[in-house]
Amino acid sequence: MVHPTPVVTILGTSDFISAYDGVVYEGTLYYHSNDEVNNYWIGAGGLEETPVITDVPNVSTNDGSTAELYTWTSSDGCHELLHYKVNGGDHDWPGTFGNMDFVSHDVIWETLSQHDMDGRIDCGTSSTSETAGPEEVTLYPNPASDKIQIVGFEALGIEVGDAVVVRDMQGRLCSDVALRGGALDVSEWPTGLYTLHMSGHRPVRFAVER
Ligand SMILES: [Ca+2]
Repeated sequence: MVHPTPVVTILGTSDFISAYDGVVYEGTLYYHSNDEVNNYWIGAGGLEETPVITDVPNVSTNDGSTAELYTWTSSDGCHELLHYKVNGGDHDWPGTFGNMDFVSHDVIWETLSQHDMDGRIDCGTSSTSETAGPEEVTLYPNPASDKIQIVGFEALGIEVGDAVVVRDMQGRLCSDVALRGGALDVSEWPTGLYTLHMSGHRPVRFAVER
């Protein structure tokens, strides 16, 4: 039996070694395609088949590439697969060389450090997850530059004015975050990807662009 495992995959669409669509040479498989790799982990983790796709803010406009974040999550929110698709990216380590819109080792740590052997550390017990039900929280606009509306939080027992937990891409806590009028004021926040954590709900990622 394959144990559900948190995984972050990062691959450029112009990688000349580990090609995005895989490498087969004279009948020998050298590299699985990106889709094959991700589909393996979707199956292993029991994840839902449709990902949430978020544009990574294009903070470096002269690196020749942009990035998108694909997130697959299990229905209880306890397991996930993240895939950073680097459009135009080569055989690089984003954040060190190649794409500079995100930092590979930061997003890997931000994700994996929030898991233990049982999945997400902040994930409730199975009974809590059942109680939480299928309510979905949605954020808009995403990306945001001024205020980002959070729709559906009331179903989680969260009230206007409550403090909520937001982490940046490095996993750092953003201070003084509260729902004011059902929205987060992000007008002073730097460009980047953020994760909103709410009890009883899977983490929701959003982008801020200045
Ligand atoms: Ca870029």
